[in-house]
Amino acid sequence: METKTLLITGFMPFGGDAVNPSWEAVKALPEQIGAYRLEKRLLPVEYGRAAALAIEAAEAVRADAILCVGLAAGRIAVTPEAIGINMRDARIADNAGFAPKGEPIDPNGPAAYFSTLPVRKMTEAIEKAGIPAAVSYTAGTYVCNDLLYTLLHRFHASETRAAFIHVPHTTNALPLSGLTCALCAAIGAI
Ligand code: PCA
Repeated sequence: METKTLLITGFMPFGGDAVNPSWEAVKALPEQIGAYRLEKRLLPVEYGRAAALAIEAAEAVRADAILCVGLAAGRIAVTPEAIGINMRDARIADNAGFAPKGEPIDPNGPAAYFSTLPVRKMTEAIEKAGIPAAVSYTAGTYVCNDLLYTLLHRFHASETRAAFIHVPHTTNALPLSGLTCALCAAIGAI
């Protein structure tokens, strides 16, 4: 089997939290899942810079696919994101103190891109692993959406596919091992 490279990212803590389960879950993944060798990167919660670092890493490792993971605090399921939109609207400042209000990410870019990894299939695989999952049609307007849109914009004419998964905070019912298991299942469906 030909080995492929998956760039997988998680985020630093933000909004006063001590940890971000997205990076904890990514960190706990094995180095290889199916045909994919994993390249893990931790990203800062900063508009623009998170995406720039992810693009740099994707190019450096010649990623065949990019899967970014972030925290969606209010959600109760693992939610692969179907769409990235050309919008920055911050409820709280990012970790560099930047809080754009209703600005485009790229004034010359299209309104939105669909994720290029199979989000429906990934969602079904997570559910099959026994973890609550749903396709999400909004990644919000904060740094996670900024990252997803910018990656899809950069790689839309290339072979490099990308998607984003929002994970909830860990609970007794859905501990960190469950989030890691959900990511494994999603990667198995790519
Ligand atoms: N979640 C935020 C940014 C970093 C993270 O983990 C978001 O949903 O935009």
